[in-house]
Parts: sequence; C-alpha cells; structure tokens
Amino acid sequence: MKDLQQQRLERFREILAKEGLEAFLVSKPENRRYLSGFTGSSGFLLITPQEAVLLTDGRYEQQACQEAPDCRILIYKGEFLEAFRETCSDLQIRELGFEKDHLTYYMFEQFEKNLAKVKLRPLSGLVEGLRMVKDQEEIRLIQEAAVITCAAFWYLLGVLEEGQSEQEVAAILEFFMRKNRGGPPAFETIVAAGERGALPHGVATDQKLRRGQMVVLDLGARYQGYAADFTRTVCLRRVDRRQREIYELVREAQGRALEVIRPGVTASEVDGAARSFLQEAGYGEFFTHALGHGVGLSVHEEPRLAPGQEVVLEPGMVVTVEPGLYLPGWGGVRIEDTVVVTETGCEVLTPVTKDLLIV
Ligand SMILES: [Mn+2]
Repeated sequence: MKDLQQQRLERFREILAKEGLEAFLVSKPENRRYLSGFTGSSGFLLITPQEAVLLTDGRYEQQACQEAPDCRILIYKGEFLEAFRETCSDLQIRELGFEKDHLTYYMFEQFEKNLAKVKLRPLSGLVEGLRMVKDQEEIRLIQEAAVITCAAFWYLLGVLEEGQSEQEVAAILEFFMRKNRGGPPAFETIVAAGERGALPHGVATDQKLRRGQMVVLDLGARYQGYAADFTRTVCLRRVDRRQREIYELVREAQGRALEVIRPGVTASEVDGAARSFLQEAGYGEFFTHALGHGVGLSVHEEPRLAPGQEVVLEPGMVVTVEPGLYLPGWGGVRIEDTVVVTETGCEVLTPVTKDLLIV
C-alpha cells in the first residue's frame, strides 16, 4: 500500500509539471485520501515537486502519522491559515493551484487576504482524472464492497415480506452490510415500492410493501473507503404482464450497454447503446438520467456514462451501468451493476441474476 501511495504522488507530480505548477493544495477529502492515505475528516494536503505536507489539527496527530507515512505531518495549533501562510513562505511558493470546485469562496477570500505574495490558480479535475483509472488495490477494495452488497441483497430476499415498510427493508440491508464488514452505507439506501418506483432516488419511507408491487432496491456497501453501487427491482408475490414487459426492456438495455464496454469506446457510446434501444422501443422519454457513473472513493465520480461524454474507456475504470424506466403514476424499474473495464471488455463485480425475481 505504501508503494502505491508513492506511485500516486509521483503520477500527480507529473501532472503538476505538465501544468507548469509548483504547488497544489488538495482540499477535497477523497482526493486528499487518495494521495496521502489520510482518512481523517479535516485537513489539507500541499503538494510540491519535493514535498507533500499534510496540515491537520491535534485530533488527528496519531492517525495522520500512521496513515500518511509519506507526508510531512504538520499539526497546527491555532489557525490553519497562519500555519499555511508560514508553510507557503518556508517553501517559497509563488503560485498555488487549488481545487476550484471544492474550496469554499470564504477560504478563497482568506487566501487572497493572507497569502498576498502567492498567485492563486483555480483548477478542476486534476486528481479526479487520476482517480478514474483504478489500481489493483482499489479494484480489490471495490470488489469487496460489491461482495458485501450482493450478500445483503441475497439475505434480504429470504426475509422480505408484505407489510414491511420501505424503511424497515432499508434497515435490514444496512444492518447486514455493517455486520459483514461494510462501513457506513456508501449512500442512503433506496427502497421504492409501487408508484414510488417512478422516483429514481426514492429513499425509503414508512410506506408498507404490498402484494403485487415492484420494489426498486438500490444499495451499496463501503469497504475501506471504497463504494459499490447495485440495484435490482423485484416483484412482491406476483407479477403482471406490464411489469414484466417494462422489466425486460430495462434488462435488454442494460445487456446492450454491458456488451459494448471495452477499452477505446467512449462513455457516450456506452450510454447510447442502452438509450437508443429504449428510444426505439418507444420509451426514451422515461429513461431520465445518465446510464452510469464512475465508482471509487466517491459513489459518484468520473467518468460519467452520459450523452456527450467523450471520455475514452480504459482498463481499470470502474463504472455503474444502470438504465431505468420511470413511469409516473405506475412505478419504475432499474437494474444496476458495478463493472470494471478489462483489457477485452468488462467484468461485472455484482454478478447477481437479472431474471425478474418474484419474492
Ligand atoms: Mn448508481
């Protein structure tokens, strides 16, 4: 793991060199963790060609030293800004890149005020670009998260009953994941039954499940910081023709997208494989979101599988493939897998059956 951390730092320094930048301040927690190993909730990572300085407060002294052995740890006692100004002047930093889509406007103002001699350069997506392609260790961790997630789903099938509330179902899933080495859920578990299935992000309510409803179950464990993301839609006790028809459309769309995933294909082509199928079937307007997104330290990250996204897929990228149809007043169906792009195609990390399950 230690070597990996150094490799990531080296690769990031190459990017800085290309940008012609002598210093970069990482403030986004996932990016900080990726480059330093530090998992604490508060801190900044300053990277220069020679140094990686992790500035954090007294609560994290021990943890930072353990988790980020490649960094110089600087525990600030008073104000962060004072410590940061001193560090910048010690390192003779003249220009500082920062994460413009994360640093708050307030902090930016403070930097302008307190770092009079430092030119500030707003940048976007530098670390995120590196994080798109996962290394072996990251893939292993996502795979673990996926295994825990799928196990929770299988467990639920054995205990799911009419009369349980959506919240109760979410609690069963989350309890199982935590009990089986998953951290806190990667996101709020979605349990959306019947008409509520038409809400793509219908988080669980106290509505009780009824016979004949379809239930969208979207869950993800987190394992050592890494997320999985997985959805299946099941029927409670019985299924009607319409439900089966919509389900099979989504299933076919998902299969078509999985088939085209391989290195060299663009994100929008993968999205298009599913989208054009649903459009031709006359249901295009009911597929209301992107086909998928990257998964890693964040549950939603780059690349996005969506129209107009020209990112070219590479081995090691981990993405979700999750077409859905949402019919207001009727309900919805979504089928989602987390997959890793391989040399020749993709490997599904959540290999749970896609037959329509009647529970
Ligand atoms: Mn997802």
